[in-house]
Amino acid sequence: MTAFDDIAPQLAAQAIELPSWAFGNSGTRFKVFSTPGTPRTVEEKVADAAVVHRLTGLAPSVALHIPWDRVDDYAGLARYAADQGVAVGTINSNTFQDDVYKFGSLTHTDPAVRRTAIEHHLECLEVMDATGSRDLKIWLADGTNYAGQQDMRGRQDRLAESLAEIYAQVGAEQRLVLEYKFFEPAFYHTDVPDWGTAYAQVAALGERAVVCLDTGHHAPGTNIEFIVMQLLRLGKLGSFDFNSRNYADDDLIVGAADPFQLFRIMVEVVRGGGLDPAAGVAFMLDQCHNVEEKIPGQIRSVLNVQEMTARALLLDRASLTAAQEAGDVLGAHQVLMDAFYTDVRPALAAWRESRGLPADPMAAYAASGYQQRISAERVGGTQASWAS
Ligand code: AOS
Ligand code: ZN
Ligand code: ZN
Repeated sequence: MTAFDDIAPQLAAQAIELPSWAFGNSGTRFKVFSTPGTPRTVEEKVADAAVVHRLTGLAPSVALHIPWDRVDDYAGLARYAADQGVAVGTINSNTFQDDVYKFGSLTHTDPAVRRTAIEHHLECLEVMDATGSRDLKIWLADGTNYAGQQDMRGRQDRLAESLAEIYAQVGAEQRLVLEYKFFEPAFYHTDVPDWGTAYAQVAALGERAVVCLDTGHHAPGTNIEFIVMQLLRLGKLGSFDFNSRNYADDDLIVGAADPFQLFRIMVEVVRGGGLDPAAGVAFMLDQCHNVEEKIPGQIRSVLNVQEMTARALLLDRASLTAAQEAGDVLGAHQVLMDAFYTDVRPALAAWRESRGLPADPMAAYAASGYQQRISAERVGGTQASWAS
């Protein structure tokens, strides 16, 4: 048996959730470039996500965003997804694009606004009941721009109360997942800026409340793998929003800006048991494809995660532990780097073929004619928000 055969079962179980908004047009505040073939409906986004899964075997579910993906019949949408070979995954709430939320949502001083925001989350839970989704993911744009603008303590208290009201309606098989982000759109303070705040809030709620770690939501230089380790250790790592950042919340293809960081994160995931389905960690992408083609962008992304997972799984743990315990600084580092520098691509290509998948999913997509077909068929694609 090769080392690769040893890790194949874990790779076969890997599932990465795609965000519906990655298939829509997105952009910056300067310009939104449209892409031929952009989906016009939620169903077309799901169909595109299913193509990624068919070519990679890696992406069996797609996350929706309410209201961007609002439909009349969610159970029907779930059936449509199943027909395409994927499932509806996480439901993302949205309390950041309506005028009423100018000064906050779940933290707002006005009870009427808080009520509107809470009701929106209850609507999301109803969607989840209809689609069979497990996770309600909450990212809040709440915060302030100027010192003194608001009472930060009061906002934190109101957040706790609002979340408790939502959590009370979360079903026995469902989870509330709270995402943190250190700034943007608020630039002085954000109400859930870091993992510590997210942890404190979800810990107060209960067992089925967990944290979402978006890799783009940290200050430059942050040791993200440390946070991964800590949240796994505490049993509170609910999900990842994977993407790459160079400057702020850039939402670029995961593993593109800093492949080594993605490797280090996956090493801690493996170390902490996060790949075990029982750990319940949802591996999602939260990306926008502003200038590159969207479906190949998603294919590239899931392959990047798979490659770094394979390298992390190949890490020689016994040698690493021996070097660590012997105080062998450079020896331990070398063991880690040996795994990082292992080129797993040929082994993965052969393994894919052995499972009836294309050896090169990027090339298979290019040759499939799907892009030409949707470009011809779909005119006037929808614009996803870039608030991701
Ligand atoms: C915002 O920056 C976040 O990354 C969120 O995950 C957001 O809810 C999602 O991208 C949809 O907008
Ligand atoms: Zn995110
Ligand atoms: Zn983001």
